Amino acid sequence: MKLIQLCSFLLYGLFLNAHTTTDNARCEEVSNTCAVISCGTHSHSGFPGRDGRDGKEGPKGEKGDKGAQGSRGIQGPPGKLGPPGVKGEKGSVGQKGEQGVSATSEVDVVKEQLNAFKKELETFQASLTKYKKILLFHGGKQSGDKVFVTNGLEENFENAQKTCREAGGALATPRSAAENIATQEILHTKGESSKAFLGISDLQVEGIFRYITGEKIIFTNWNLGEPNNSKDNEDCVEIQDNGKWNDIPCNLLRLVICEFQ
Ligand code: FUC
Ligand code: CA
Repeated sequence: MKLIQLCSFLLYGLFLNAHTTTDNARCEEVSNTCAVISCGTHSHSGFPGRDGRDGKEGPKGEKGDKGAQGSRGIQGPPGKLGPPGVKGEKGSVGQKGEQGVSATSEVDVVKEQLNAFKKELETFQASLTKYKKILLFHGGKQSGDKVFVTNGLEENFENAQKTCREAGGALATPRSAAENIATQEILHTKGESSKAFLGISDLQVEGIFRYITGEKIIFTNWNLGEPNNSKDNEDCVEIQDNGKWNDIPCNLLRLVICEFQ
């Protein structure tokens, strides 16, 4: 029998025996607590009646304590994509990449520079050709890459040498028959008896003629019997209108012919 049914039964018993029982207080206690005890005493009542009908269902009991945690269920399906995470810390610097291709390649730049340089060179060459023409028009003579020219003045050896050096050239020093002829041709423009100093002397070592640069002579065109060091005072060299050479005193005045190369 359920507890609620038992209580109902006991209350029913109390109602029937209230006037004969001497233990009412106890029965009141029972009605208050519905404890499982019997009311009254057997000495004042008959045989217990039959069980009454089941009472009505009582009110819903209080919510029980939370049960123990159940076992882990099976894994559910993947959830939806979460919101973006917090920005991470800045990473370390990566390796240097390969050099990219510039919009205008270096080759193109160099080509442009080369073309500009070519134009400048053409302009320069045209200018050079023009001044060479002017020089030759004024009596200059060309042999190979060397040009001989005179200022028309007569000076002693030392001053003639200085004049040519200061002009950016050197005293005429023919190193071949062709150059000797070119020098001779300049003399012809100044008259048949014209003579000029050459860049040759034996001032360093008597009897040994050398170029004024100190180099050994590789070409000579001495007149017959020269160099004779006449009067023991001829350390410089002149070229005569026939192209021949003669040693003479260095203090004599001769035409200044310079060479430029
Ligand atoms: C010859 C030359 C001398 C000088 C004299 C007049 O003796 O060798 O250098 O020119 O002639
Ligand atoms: Ca002589």
